[in-house]
Amino acid sequence: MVNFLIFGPPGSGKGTQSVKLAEKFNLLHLSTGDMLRAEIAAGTELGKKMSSIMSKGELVPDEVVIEMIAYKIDHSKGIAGFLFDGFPRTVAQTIALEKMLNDRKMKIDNMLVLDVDHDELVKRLVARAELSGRPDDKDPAVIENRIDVYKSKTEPIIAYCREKGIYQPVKGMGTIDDIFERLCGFMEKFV
Ligand code: B4P
Repeated sequence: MVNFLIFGPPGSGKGTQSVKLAEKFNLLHLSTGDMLRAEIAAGTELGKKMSSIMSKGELVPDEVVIEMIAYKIDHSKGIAGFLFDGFPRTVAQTIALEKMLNDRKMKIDNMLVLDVDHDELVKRLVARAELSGRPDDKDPAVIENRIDVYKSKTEPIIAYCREKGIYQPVKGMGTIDDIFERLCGFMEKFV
């Protein structure tokens, strides 16, 4: 099994690229954002509780997403590995993921970090709001808060992973296909 993190600020293209990468490398794409939105769409108790947190652009509690990911890891078969998208988002989530994988004789093999200019992030999310109707894309103040939350709570993971030798910066500007080719170039070294 080979396991990757795809990492970057909101709007950096994590979800977009993950779908293509998972298909190419036979990885299971695990997006905590998608899992949480599915809970909201299904009207579950958890979804109702998480919805107001997400619409403000804040992070949901660590234990909620850790539990979701642990369940998926233990109920997946026939894949070459996992592609974690939007998880981990805090150092505590990173430590929990490492433990989950280590306990199952796996590890994080590499972390691919998409680097995108601030103005481009905002432009992409505003454009997506038109199509997705996502409440967290609609309000520019919420978009700015998501970027601030990324800088304060999520970005410290980079230093943590770099220490462990699992950090690969990737230019995230340009066309979706160009960025995909760049990511494939780095992932092919591991699969
Ligand atoms: P996510 O679903 O992870 O949302 P995101 O950061 O906006 O990224 P996403 O992957 O969807 O978008 P992408 O950049 O691909 O999280 C949503 C919320 O859920 C969080 O704010 C938080 O509240 C909660 N949450 C999720 N995981 C959590 C966790 N682990 N812990 C705590 N809370 C958690 O794409 C953006 C747009 O750009 C798209 O429209 C795309 O088409 C476009 N785009 C992509 N690449 C492009 C390119 N190269 N050129 C032009 N447009 C491009």
